[in-house]
Amino acid sequence: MEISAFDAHLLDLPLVEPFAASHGTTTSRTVVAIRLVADGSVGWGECSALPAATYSPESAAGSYRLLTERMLPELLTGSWSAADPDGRLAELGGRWGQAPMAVAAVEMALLDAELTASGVPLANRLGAERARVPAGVSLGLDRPDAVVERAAGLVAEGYRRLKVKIQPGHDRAVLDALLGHPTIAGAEVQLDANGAYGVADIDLLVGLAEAGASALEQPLAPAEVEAAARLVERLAASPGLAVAGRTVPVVADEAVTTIDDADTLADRGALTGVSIKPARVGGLLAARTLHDHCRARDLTATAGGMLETGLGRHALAALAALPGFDLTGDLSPAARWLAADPWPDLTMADGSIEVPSGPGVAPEPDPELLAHHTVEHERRERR
Ligand code: OSB
Ligand code: MG
Repeated sequence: MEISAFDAHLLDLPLVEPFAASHGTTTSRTVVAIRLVADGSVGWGECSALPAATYSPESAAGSYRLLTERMLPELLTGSWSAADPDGRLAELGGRWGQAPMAVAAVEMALLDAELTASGVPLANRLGAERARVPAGVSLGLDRPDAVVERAAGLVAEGYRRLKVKIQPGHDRAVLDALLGHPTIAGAEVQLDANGAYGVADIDLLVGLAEAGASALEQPLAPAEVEAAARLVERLAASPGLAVAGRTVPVVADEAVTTIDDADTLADRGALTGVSIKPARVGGLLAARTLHDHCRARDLTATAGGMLETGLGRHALAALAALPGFDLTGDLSPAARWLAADPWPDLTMADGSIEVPSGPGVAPEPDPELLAHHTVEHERRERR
């Protein structure tokens, strides 16, 4: 495809409430969206980098600069395709390997333009096998009673899987309060520490699994490979879990950005699962490849979210419909955290999310909402 024009939007979207994790608190969702006009068809892509470089080295404003100054002008030359027959997108991704979220935005926009032109839904393009996926919802750090109140409301709404943020000092009491609550007790409670624990915390982490947590996401800092291997070993040997017939996966999030990372950690016994986020791994097609790889290696896979807009959430739901996602992922509507969103949202009903079946990645954004929440905009046309 020849790209005749691009638009880049730096958006600032209000949150329903602040979202706190061990790496930092998000108070409004600054996020980048790009629009490409490709052979007369339009494609949108989201760069899901967070407002600040807390979770990863990329930030929304930094990605906006990188996209507008470097990547997008390059798209106005020659021809591009997400199918990448001549390797240009792969070359761009390699060159900007430290900026996978910006690369993922470019790929999503190219995919959207191609799929929209041919009338194919993203889910079909990725090889999805399900029309609905179980919903899952994330809860930020807060006082145990506040987390429990929010969680009870979500379970009453139909969510059967909660992913709760923890950090040292905010862990066992939160889990016990959740699992002891009559409404919540039947739900799956996964814990996500964003790497906040160290080698001295292994007993505590094993205790969380034995107490009923259904997964431990990035419990240890990414560099703590030995400690992660020790944790995996301890969980496998836990008599309590064996008696209950439960396995509690140790799911890598921040620690894995490539298939090589997943392999290295799996070879060292330092993970048993991977949270697959298209933004973190450089795009939807890389996410599918990592999914296939996890499946072949018998690793647990879960589809991970980045507090995306409805656009990114549509993409995530299509990805989550692949058959290897055996652990319920971050599949909730963006309205859980966004008080305003230019894109149509996913909807949760009876604890599940319908996989989008329209052509492309997602429907077009509402132009008025888009304009209203755009804080910076750049448009350029091919010369
Ligand atoms: O660690 O999984 C994470 C959001 C932004 C960055 C990192 C993470 C998260 C979440 C929210 O946990 C998951 C979601 O989008 O539903
Ligand atoms: Mg995580």
